[in-house]
Amino acid sequence: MIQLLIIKSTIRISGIFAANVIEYNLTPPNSSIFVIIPCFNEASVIRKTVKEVVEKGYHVIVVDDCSKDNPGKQLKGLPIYYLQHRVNMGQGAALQTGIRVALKKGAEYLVTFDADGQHDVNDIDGMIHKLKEDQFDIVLGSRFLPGAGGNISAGRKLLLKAACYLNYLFTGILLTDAHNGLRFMNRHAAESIRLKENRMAHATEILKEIKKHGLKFGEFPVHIHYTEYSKKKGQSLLNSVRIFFDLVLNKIFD
Ligand SMILES: Nc1nc2c(ncn2[C@@H]2O[C@H](COP(=O)(O)OP(=O)(O)OP(=O)(O)O)[C@@H](O)[C@H]2O)c(=O)[nH]1
Ligand SMILES: [Mg+2]
Repeated sequence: MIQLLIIKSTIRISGIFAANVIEYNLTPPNSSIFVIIPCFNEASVIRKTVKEVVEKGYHVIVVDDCSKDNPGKQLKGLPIYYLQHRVNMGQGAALQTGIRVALKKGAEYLVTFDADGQHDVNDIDGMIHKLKEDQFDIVLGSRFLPGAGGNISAGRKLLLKAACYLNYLFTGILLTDAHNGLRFMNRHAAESIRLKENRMAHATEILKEIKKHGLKFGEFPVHIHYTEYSKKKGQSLLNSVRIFFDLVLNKIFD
């Protein structure tokens, strides 16, 4: 495959920063589904993650959140959109950037998908089915519904359960899982959801937006693979406390 590197355009988000939009060798797949993959310092795993999604025939938008390890180098030759934040903004901001570009490119369905290799691309099929069958606007992945799989530790399970109740306090929506990066939504949901929480508190903010816009939502059991790599790199207890304070501050100044 001959690699084409085109700096297509520069987009402005909230007037504060810009992201470069680079298209690598883009032969658009025949799909209305765009998978948005936020990425921060995941160079060692990013190619494998992205390749698996590309092979399923979906459009892929990687949002490099100003990584220091040059993931773009690993992605050369893959038919994807590669966006670069010029400063590190956090996962929430990376998702908002990806959603904006996917909508501009005509996406009918949008998926959020972590870069660290924890998700199973085959779960997307089930989520499409669930969304269409139940006429949902958004389907949220859950590690705790019957049929879900993975090797989640008891400590993390406890933390996530506590986060579910905290989400309920902030949003009035009680889910079986919190902070699951795998979500499937239709265009209407993507156009409605506006993320102001740049960092990890965006997961709770999505629920607030679901409620605010009266979006029809459901959960779907998904598989999460915690590797040694992703456990080392993932969210710590300290970060959970940070997320909590982000939410409280947002509530006060909303
Ligand atoms: N930590 C972090 N991740 C980011 C950032 N920007 C984008 N990401 C991406 O967001 C995704 C989720 O990040 P993780 O730190 O694994 O968070 P998580 O999956 O909710 O937490 P774990 O269950 O502990 O893995 C990954 O694909 C990251 O590469 C950022 O500024 N910080
Ligand atoms: Mg992770």
